[in-house]
Amino acid sequence: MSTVPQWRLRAAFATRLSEMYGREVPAYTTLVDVSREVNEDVLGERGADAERLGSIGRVTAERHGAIRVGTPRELSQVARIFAAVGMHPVGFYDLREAAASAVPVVSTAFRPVDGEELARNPFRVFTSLLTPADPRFFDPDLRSRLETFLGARELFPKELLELADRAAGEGELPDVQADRFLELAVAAFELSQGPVDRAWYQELERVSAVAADIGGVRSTHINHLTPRVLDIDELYRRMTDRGIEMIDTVQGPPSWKGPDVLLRQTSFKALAEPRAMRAPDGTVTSGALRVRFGEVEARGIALTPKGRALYDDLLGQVDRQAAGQPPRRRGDIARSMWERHMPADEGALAAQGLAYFTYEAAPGRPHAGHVPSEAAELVRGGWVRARPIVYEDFLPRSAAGIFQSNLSGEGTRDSAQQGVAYDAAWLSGAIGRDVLDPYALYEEQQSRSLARAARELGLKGTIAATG
Ligand code: OOG
Ligand code: NI
Repeated sequence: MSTVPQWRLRAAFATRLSEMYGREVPAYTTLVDVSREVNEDVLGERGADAERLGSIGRVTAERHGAIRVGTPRELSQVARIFAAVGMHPVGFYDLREAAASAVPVVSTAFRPVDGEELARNPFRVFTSLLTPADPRFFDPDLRSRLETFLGARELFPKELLELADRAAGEGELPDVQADRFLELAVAAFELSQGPVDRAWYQELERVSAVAADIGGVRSTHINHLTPRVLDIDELYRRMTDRGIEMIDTVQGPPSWKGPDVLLRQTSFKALAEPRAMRAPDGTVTSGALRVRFGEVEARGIALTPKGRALYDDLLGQVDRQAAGQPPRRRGDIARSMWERHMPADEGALAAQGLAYFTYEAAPGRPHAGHVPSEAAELVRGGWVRARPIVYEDFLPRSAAGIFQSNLSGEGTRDSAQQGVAYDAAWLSGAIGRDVLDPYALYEEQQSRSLARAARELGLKGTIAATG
């Protein structure tokens, strides 16, 4: 009897979800096809350089999904399913604050954390938890009915959770159980055909379309699945040429000639999907809901806290300059801002301590002379080689932008009320496992590589990264 290790379960889970979502949302398949074409073209033009932030094999298979759940209990069950395939909660995102319209959720991303695991298959799922206790969105009566509704539903069958715990505990599953696990896990994220209680859904929708999508139905579903592309501007053009209506902009850093950092994302608008609706008198009719969309992303280099502060600051300046201008202008404003303030090459990003890299002894390194002890100087002198660490996480503002650009209404928010404060520690408690700090993970990867490089060079001390 053979067994399936966690990373293979993860890869198969991503593939099967992708097949399922492609059947449900055919425009997603178009997005995947166009992404593949763009990636092949970029690889043809730029050669090995195109693979600097990930092998073409990894990039082609790479997806992130997004799901939304209603209660800490549901979130902790999701965490068990993801743990089975080697995905752990990383990062805390408060979209209540990042969005202008009503997005009453806090989120984390489940993903592999180890470099080797990421290289094998980097599947990640952005996972949002509804916040019914936040009085800015829900009054006490609605909160209580919402919590009762959520408390009465079961998103995941017991058999699935038991198989998940076994996979997490043993690090693998026998073939037959692996197949069953995957079947149940994928089914749990399919769009339900069951009728939606129209009055309840609409009541929540008046508060927030996201609240209705989460708490207005008895099951959960994949909200979108996002392929990774090597040239997102080219993808945007090709999708538009095919007549697919994209949102106004690409979220995140602008397109420019310097290094790609963090994450750039864009999407096509949510499509109307047929859903059965139950009227208050019990009759079921066919209706339509517009909640699921297609998104695509390009990933860049992970920034240090200092680099991220620069990024956030520049974005704020772009906002101020772009206010009152047509949306098209924003890209140019951002580009000139970047040209003035962002280092124009990887070497400068590293030397200023703005981004994370891994370091290794260079093959043709000099043999004589004084060997410096600082990473940037070692690179400059040809002793070590630096490779950028790719950003594996998300951006709250872009996430809010993606949520928002696809909501039909603004929803409502009572800003006179005091919001409930949540943070990573609270979310860890809700999930029942630690929400990891993304910076700590990048930092650790970088310092491990520096220690290895120091050994390779025969240095007595350590190599200092620039901070
Ligand atoms: C999640 C939106 C965030 C991203 O890529 O930033 C997201 C959602 O719509 O549930 O997926
Ligand atoms: Ni997304």
